[in-house]
Amino acid sequence: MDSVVISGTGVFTPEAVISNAELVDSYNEYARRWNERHAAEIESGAVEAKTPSSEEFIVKASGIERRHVIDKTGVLDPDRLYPHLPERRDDELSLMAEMAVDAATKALAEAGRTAADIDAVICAASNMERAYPAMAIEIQQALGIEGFAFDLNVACSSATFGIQTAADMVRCGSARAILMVNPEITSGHLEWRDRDCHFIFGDVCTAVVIERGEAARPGSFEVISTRCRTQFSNAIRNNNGFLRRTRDGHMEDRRDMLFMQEGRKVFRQVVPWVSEMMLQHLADEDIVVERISRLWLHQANKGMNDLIGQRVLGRAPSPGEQPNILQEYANTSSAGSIIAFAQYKDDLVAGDLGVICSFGAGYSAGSVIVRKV
Ligand code: CO8
Repeated sequence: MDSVVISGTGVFTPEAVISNAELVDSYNEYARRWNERHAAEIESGAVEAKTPSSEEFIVKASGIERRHVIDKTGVLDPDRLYPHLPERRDDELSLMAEMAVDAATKALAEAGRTAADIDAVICAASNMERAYPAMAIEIQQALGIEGFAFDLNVACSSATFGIQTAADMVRCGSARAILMVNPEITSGHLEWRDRDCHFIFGDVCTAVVIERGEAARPGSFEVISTRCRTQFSNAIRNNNGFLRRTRDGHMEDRRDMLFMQEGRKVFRQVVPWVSEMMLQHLADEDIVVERISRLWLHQANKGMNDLIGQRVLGRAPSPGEQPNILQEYANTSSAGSIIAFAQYKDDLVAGDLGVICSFGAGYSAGSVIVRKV
């Protein structure tokens, strides 16, 4: 079987940054105004007063310190608390495609490839900007790539599922090289007016080039083995969808039309599920954990990553072994483990092994064992 490698990575990071302090200030002002407007109902016991958010809680519960977003003004406006992303004409490049072109251009440059070398584009993300045509086809056209393109959505695991899909297709000969992009505008489907989750997400786009090993640049990462796993759960859910207008009451400002989760349950259930999957994956490939130099984990929660790292390695991982980027980016859904990989891979030497692992809604989890060439 031909070897397949990840030969390039790219990250598009929006310029605007929201610190926890700014986020909490805006939320608390929103809560104060809301409580003022609903004073009579709160007094009568008909509704509960909104309680303030706190920076200390956010850092302690998640490890997140700030997040990048496409639009800061709308998110921080206490009378709005969601981004303002102006509509674009149908003949203009859409926002997700614009982010993807930036990240893809960087990934192609790192791989030493041009559009002419790529045969397919996969846009793998938690949400697509529209139902159709596929985002991937617009990105393909914007980059001048021939061949084919399609979208793929497995929430936070979209990128690792995308890597498995691309690696399998390159191995089978469906394409010489594939560009896989993960534009995540999580700010559009986060309820910034919900204290329990308003701090969780940030916007970003990542991209990787996956191609045949024999033609790739030195310093690429061979994809030794991939594993994907899913198990249905309602603990992370968003009920928005194309049947919305057919259902009475669904056009209203309903909470379940945005990201919802039972965070504590997710934490409790996903940590053992993912740790066991990673250990089984390594065992099936006859790789002892002592040979693993790096874990690039999904970036949702620092405590979760610490526990998974500990269970997989059998001891507390050192910061360099399991780099976190969530303090800077927050949870960027499918892009998180790829940002960590892109930023913390160059110091490894030929022969070093690592695992890229994502997990999230579905439940879904993807594990990719790589070796530096
Ligand atoms: N400030 C102060 N206090 C707060 C705040 C706040 N902002 N929020 C909650 N509290 C309070 C709660 O009310 C609660 O109070 P009490 O004890 O009096 O009831 C207390 O703090 C503890 O609350 P929690 O139990 O909720 O806190 P946790 O310690 O569980 O931390 C986390 C919450 C950080 C959410 C944590 O549970 C977590 O990270 N869990 C894992 C979640 C996860 O990994 N989810 C994956 C989702 S991502 C994904 O799959 C992609 C989906 C698609 C993308 C969507 C984009 C928008």
